[in-house]
Amino acid sequence: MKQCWRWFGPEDPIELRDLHQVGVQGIVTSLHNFAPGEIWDRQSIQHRQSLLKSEGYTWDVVESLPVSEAIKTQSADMIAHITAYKTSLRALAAQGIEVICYNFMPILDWTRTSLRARQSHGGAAMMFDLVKFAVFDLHILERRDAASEYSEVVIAKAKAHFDQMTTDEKAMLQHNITAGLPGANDHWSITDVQELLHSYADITAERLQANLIDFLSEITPLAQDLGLRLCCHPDDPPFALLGLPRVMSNTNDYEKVLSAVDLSANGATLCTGSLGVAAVFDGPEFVKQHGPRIHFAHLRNTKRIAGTDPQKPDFYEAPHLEGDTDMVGTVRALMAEQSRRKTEGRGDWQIPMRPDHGQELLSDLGGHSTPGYPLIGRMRGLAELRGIIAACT
Ligand code: DNO
Repeated sequence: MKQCWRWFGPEDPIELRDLHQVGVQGIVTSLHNFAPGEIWDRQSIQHRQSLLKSEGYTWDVVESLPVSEAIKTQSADMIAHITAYKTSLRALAAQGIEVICYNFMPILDWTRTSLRARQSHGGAAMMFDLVKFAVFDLHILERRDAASEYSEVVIAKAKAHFDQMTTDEKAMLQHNITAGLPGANDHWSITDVQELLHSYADITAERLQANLIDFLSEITPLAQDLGLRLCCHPDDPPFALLGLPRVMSNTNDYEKVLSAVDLSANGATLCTGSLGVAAVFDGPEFVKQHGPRIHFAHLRNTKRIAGTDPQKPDFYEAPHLEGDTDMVGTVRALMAEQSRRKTEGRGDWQIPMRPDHGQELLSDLGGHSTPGYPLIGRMRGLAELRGIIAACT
């Protein structure tokens, strides 16, 4: 596997040149200055590539080329945004970049309620806590009908929790959920979220899935012709939030969407951290089922903790080898998939991976690292994953 690293561009506090010491082989990045729906021009892509090249790296994966809300809801700007998406794909292909990650989560991208929860070893980890999420939904966003989606226990706990929160804690919770975690497509205010929720009023899970398939039917033939590999990132966490449907949460969802547009350019990002929150997730089995179409891997682990709803478990981001996901088995399966591709003579046999997220450890601590993307924590993750890769080679 190609051992990649997510770098957020010149704004990233981590210097590219330091990544050679971490053992990084390739870069995952995006042009975060373009809003979803805008065209990525060739010159801007080239500029990012030359930055990477000056430090001895290549741009291996685009994460993400964001899909706008207009495309997800099929509203007014959809056609213009799809046209822009296609133009960006052409520009990326012309610059020799082949792997394009995106997601189809309504409004919120990845979502956590705490960004720096202290761990017993002294470091910090990100967490999702359903009661805290309900505090946001019921008492900060004050979404209509929200109460019908939580159990009485969650509602009571959320009320008790909200009543003892300080103003700063409330602002922090709101910020964590709506301001967009690093790499998220969008950054919203509470009013934005309230307005956007209206645009999803008639969008059921079936409809959202159909919209995803329509989008892919539009762009995948072009991607295939251009030699690109699109890879849809799963929902994180893999369950509905704010009453909005989420349609890429498990292996069956991938089965439906990959087979609906049955071209190799329509592929998956296997994110063990997102999918692995669900108790039914089986990493090696996912690779067995979708292996030929996995174009990118995010290797991360989560640990479920006793929560209030087994369908929407609380979890924290565990060290890469210590959570609920069978990381060794999953990496072994990915390595086997690579060998299978080699035998088939596939040019894209090597699967780019990145150590996804990391706990904040040692000099990461102190509030200066990018949430989820600290240097030492990810270096530890990559080192552990590299060990598995070496042992499986
Ligand atoms: C979180 C990331 C996500 C991911 C997008 C892909 O750390 O994995 O933000 O980049 O969902 O489109």
